[in-house]
Amino acid sequence: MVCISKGIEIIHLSLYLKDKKILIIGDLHLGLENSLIDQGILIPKSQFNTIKDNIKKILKESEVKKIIINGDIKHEFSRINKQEWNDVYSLIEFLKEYCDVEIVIGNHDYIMKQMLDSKGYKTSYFVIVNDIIILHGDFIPAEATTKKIVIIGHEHPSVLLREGSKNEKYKCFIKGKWKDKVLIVMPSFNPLSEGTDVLNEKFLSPFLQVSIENFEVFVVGDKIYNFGKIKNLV
Ligand SMILES: [Mn+2]
Repeated sequence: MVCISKGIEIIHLSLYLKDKKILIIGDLHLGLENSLIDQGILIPKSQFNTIKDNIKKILKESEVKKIIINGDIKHEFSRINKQEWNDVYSLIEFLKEYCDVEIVIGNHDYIMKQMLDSKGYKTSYFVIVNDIIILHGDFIPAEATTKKIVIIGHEHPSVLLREGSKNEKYKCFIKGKWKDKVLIVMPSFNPLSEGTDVLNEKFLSPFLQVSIENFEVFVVGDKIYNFGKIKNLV
């Protein structure tokens, strides 16, 4: 467990708000494997169980009262297939056996919001916990400027590391400044999503249209590694 900001810990690919016992996981992109299979990429259909097992491990390690899914619970933008809805539904029902669940709507979720609401699930475009605002990051609501800490997903940050002749992408958290706030960007919780290399690729989020050279990188490997500032990695 590594502290990324006061009272906020990194556990595996999630964030834990210690005081309130809230766990935040981002960018599940359920259905991603189906979309890869549709594209002809051969992968085993194990994504759902892997995600569930990884969450179970975290829930065993820490006391969690509420889980916030920070956007993009599903992958496909334009349609909802049955498999995807089954996965979303059974994941939420699984989580609800352990704790409260709140779903932040990401840009991939707009068409599913109504279905989630009709099941009685709690959905919103941002969640505020004391001086923290948790949101997906595809747009900036006015409320984001009123809190000290902003936690977003959406970008799936990762970093490409070279070890000898081998290149490997590792998911990471990045932390820096947006206006006078602390901005934390979470990685995707989906094992199949490799992510955007923070050293070489352009970001989409309006929160990240700034220089990120002074952002700190926390790499998720067998444990969490603080790699220091991005400018020192290039
Ligand atoms: Mn997104």
